[in-house]
Amino acid sequence: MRPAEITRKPKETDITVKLDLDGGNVDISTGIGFFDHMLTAFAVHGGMGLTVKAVGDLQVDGHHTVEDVGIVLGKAFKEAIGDMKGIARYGTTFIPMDEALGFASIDISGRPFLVFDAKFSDSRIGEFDTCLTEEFFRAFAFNAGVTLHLKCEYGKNDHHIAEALFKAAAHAVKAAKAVSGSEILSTKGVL
Ligand SMILES: [Mn+2]
Repeated sequence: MRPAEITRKPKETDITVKLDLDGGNVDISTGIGFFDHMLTAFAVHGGMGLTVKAVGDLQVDGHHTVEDVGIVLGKAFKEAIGDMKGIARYGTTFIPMDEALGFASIDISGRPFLVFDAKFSDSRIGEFDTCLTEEFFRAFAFNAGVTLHLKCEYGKNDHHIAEALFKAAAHAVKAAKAVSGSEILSTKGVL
């Protein structure tokens, strides 16, 4: 098992994340229904155990909550991955969700970067602001120390577009975190 648990309590939020890269229970509660749905998909499709308890200032909007969950989840991911010895490092997937096609490619490299290329037609999905999709993945990528590229190739329904991206990210993560050897996959010998 590769577990990590982190609690973070800045002014606007109170967040606890328990992550196990090798599976376990999934129990998500952020106060934003659609975000819970996406994080659940991310964990289940990524083969990860994940508990997220987030209480945020939703009376303002969902921004602090979603971004801070991305930060804490990213930090937990980095801690759980550890020295990156033996992991496959790269993962790339396309995931169709009805009419939408999501693409994700990840390098667990210690080099934080996000490329995000997706357009939504509405500003909200339920209580979730669609623009927070990019904010979440940026916070995750920069705190996890991963290079993450996400693209919606095409799609019409915002729910499907977001879900295709989260599931594509999950399957890319699943492939990249898999243990496939005992050495660090780098010509430099370090990451
Ligand atoms: Mn759905």
